[in-house]
Amino acid sequence: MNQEILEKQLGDFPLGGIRYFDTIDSTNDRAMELIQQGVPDRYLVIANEQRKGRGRQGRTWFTPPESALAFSLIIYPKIAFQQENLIRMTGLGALAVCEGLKEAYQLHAKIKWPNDVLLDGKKVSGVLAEGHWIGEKLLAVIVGIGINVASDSVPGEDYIDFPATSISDSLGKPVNRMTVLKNVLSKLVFWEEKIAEPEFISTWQEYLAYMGEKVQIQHENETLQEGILIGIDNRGKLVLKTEYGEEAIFSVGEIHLRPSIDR
Ligand code: BT5
Repeated sequence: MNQEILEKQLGDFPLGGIRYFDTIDSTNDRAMELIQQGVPDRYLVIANEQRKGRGRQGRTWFTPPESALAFSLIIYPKIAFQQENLIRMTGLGALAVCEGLKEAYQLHAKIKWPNDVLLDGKKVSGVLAEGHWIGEKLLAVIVGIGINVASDSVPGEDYIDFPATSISDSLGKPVNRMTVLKNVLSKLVFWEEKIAEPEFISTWQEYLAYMGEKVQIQHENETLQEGILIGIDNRGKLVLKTEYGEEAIFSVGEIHLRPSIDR
């Protein structure tokens, strides 16, 4: 993968531009700088390796060279966006990965709400959507996506807090990064245009992991809440049914979703 190959392979995609890096700290960080320089809508920042790939809340994302995809798509929202709508952009990234993997390899990936994509119940991809705000106004969104393509991209046990896998581990054969990239990008572009429509939410929900199963939500203060996962609401918030038959709704924050041990 290099700048020239990417420009050739992605020539038919409606992108505002492409910037490739052999090695970089974080594609999301670079995307933020490029927004300040005024790059156009749907500008793609992509790297072969990240030295300081970021997850949410200061966590790290492992991206060794040659074996993973790490990219950020800059999107200038076409509809009025507020802070709570950012969750849709996380859903957009996760949905694009699931549908891209289905299209390319007939794989059945699932979304562990809000931002993890699972294959065979293990994490294969993570999404980090970040907004660039000027006061109350959202100028741009960066949809950062990391995908484990080859086995070498899967971090060691001591690095992770949830089991991880790669596309090629799941398929049992080598996988081409460009094929994955093209399929995911085409779904990103497709769904970004429909992001405000109910169909976006319903399709996102179709890919939710643990639907109808007992799950645990761990709050920032370590308290646990259990319930049956019944879906997402029209804002993209997670909905559980508690043991008292009530609905409990969760926003993105410092919460962790886990399957219950006795499900
Ligand atoms: C995420 O955060 O899953 C979001 C990851 C987003 C990465 C992309 S790559 C392109 C763009 N540029 C960036 O700098 N970031 C984005 P979170 O849910 O907080 O999960 C982070 C946790 O996942 C870590 O604490 C590890 O436990 C685990 N982890 C790290 N690297 C992993 C990997 N390659 N595969 C599976 N799990 C990983």
